[in-house]
Amino acid sequence: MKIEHISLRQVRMPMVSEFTTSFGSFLEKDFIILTAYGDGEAGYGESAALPYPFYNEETTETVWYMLKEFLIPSLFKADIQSPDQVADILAHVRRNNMAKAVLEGAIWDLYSKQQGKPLAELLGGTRKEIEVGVSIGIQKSTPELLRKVEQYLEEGYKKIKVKIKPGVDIDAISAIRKEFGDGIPLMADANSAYTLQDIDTLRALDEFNLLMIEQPLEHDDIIDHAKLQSVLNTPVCLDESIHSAEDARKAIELNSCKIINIKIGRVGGLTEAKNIHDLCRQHGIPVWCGGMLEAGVGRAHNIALASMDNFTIPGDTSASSRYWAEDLVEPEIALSAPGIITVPDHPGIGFRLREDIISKHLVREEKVSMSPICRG
Ligand code: OSB
Ligand code: MG
Repeated sequence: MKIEHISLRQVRMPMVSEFTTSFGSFLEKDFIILTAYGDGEAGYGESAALPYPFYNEETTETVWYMLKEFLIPSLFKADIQSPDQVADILAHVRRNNMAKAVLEGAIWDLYSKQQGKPLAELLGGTRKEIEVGVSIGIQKSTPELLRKVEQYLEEGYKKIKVKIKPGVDIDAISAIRKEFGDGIPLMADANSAYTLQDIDTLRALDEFNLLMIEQPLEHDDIIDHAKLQSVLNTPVCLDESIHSAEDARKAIELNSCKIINIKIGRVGGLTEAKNIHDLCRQHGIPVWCGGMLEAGVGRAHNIALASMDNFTIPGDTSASSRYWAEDLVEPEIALSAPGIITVPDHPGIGFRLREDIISKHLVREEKVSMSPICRG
């Protein structure tokens, strides 16, 4: 397939409200938008990395650097026929999964556009609509938390996920159950804030009939999670600990979790995300699509992925307006019915880039062309 040149742009957008997790707060987000051009088409990828290495080891800067110095040059050197090959071509670079995923995502989009087919279809997605939930950050007070839950339930979101950390857990969850009852689809995400020493608190959460508890223990652990799952009724869902299909295989073998959250960036791209999806389906492990506070390009990729059939649990891909006053794509990503997003049927990711919004929030820009060394 033809890839003529690639551009990198960094944009920074303010968030409509602060988002707080157990590892930090966000008031704005930086995105690297990678555009791959070929045969008159443009394919887009968006970096999931945060500005600080507190969720995983990558940052906006490391993603830019890895793309420019290693990943884009490797791709230019290779002669690829289809996006399936990109992950293998980049595999000699250790980790840096979010950097790899930006490039691979743009190539998937470009290829789908060159084929005139929706990305979802090329990935093997069958759903025409996906069910979505919302992730609620740690709030300053319980009344504020309850107000947010109420607002998102009114908007029809199919899953309410709340961030927890030691000290902001049992009371918060208990208050939500008391106010909205046992029927609402509720889960908690700890972002690795607990250890096995907190087992009493984690077991106390069993009382609240949560859909799952996401990544309660260390970011790279699957052993302690297995110990925890063996004494917990609540399903454990892994996020941070799963970087590949191999990680997923080991976690399933050890019974470290009953559910897996798939994030395209965390696992190094759509091909590996698909591999994890397929492996989980074989083992009867349901998956859902996680989020990294994406703008429109990242959301569009998530929607395409979540159209695959083992994404049976509503994901974190909420509407653009949940985080952004105006998004980088048109049409904006919106709910087509309460808690539902329609999978687009246009070629590629199915959303156009808004160059005016990109220009307005542009931080820097660089064109990466094929260097003489790469051509040789
Ligand atoms: O753990 O899922 C997470 C945001 C940033 C980093 C990690 C996580 C999150 C979220 C938000 O929960 C999901 C979203 O709405 O994009
Ligand atoms: Mg998470």
